[in-house]
Amino acid sequence: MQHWKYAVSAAEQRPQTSPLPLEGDLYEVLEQAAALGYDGIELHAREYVPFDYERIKESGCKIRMLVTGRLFTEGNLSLLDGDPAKVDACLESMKIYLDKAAKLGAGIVLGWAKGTVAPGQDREAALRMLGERLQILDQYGSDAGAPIVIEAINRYETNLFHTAGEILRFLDTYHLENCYVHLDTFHMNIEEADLCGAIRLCGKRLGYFHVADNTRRYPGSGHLNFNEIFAALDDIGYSGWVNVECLPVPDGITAARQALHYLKKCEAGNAEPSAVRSPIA
Ligand code: LER
Ligand code: MN
Repeated sequence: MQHWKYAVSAAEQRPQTSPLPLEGDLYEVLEQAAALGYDGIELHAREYVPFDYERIKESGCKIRMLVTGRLFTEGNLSLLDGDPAKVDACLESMKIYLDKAAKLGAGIVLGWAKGTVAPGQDREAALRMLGERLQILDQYGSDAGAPIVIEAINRYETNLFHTAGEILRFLDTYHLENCYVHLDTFHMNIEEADLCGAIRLCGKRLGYFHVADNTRRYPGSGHLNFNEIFAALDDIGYSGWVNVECLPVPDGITAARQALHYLKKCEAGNAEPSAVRSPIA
C-alpha cells in the first residue's frame, strides 16, 4: 500500500461544534501538528491573514490547503451571490487565496464559498454561472500554480454537489482542468451508496481527501472501514494528502493523535476490525 502524507485541520479560533482538531496561533499549531507526527495542516483562515513564510518553512510542517469557507461564513461572500459586486469581491478574494497557496506550495478548498442555488433559482442556470466564474479562477490558479479542490458536502449543509459524480460531471462540462474533486468520508457516508466506488470513479481527478469516522469523531472510533477506503485510494494511485477533519472529541490533541495512529495502521494493512475496538466516551 502507498504511503500518504497526512494533514490535520486547524484554525486560530474554531467555532463551537466545528470539526477542527487543532486551534490556536498558526506557528504554535504547526509545531503541535509536527510533534504529533503530521506532515502538514489545513488552515481555515481569511484571505488577508498575513503569513511569515520563513517561519512556516522552519516549522517543518506544511500548510497543505487554505480553506476558503470563512469568506462565506464571516465575509458573507460567495460565487453565487445575487449581487454582482459581491461576486466580484469573492473572485478577488479567491485570487488572493490562490496567490498565497502558490507561495506555500498548497491548494485551496472550495466548499461554502461556492454558494448555493437560491430558492426558486433555476438549478442549471446557477451551475452555468458557477461554471463560468470558476473558469476564471481555474485559469488564474493554473497560471499561479495552485489547484482548487471542490468538496462534496452532505445534503443537510448545502444544496450543491453532494457526490463525487456530480462534481465530476460539472468539471467535465466546464472544462475545469485545474479543479479536482475533494471527498470527505463523513459526507460520503451520507451521500455515496458505495464509498470505495466513489473513490474509484474519481480516479486521477481526486485531489484531496478528508477523513473522519461515521460520527465525525476521529477515524477508528466508529464503523467506517478505513482498510477498504485506503485500498481504494491505493487502487487509483492517489498521490494527494489525507487530512484529518474530525470533531475535537474528547479533545483536539487526543483526536488528532488517535486518528494518525489508526490511519497509519490502516496504511500498513493491520488495523483491527471495528467490532474489537473499544468505544470512546
Ligand atoms: C468542510 O471540509 C466540511 O466538511 C464541512 O462539512 C464543514 O462544515
Ligand atoms: Mn470536509
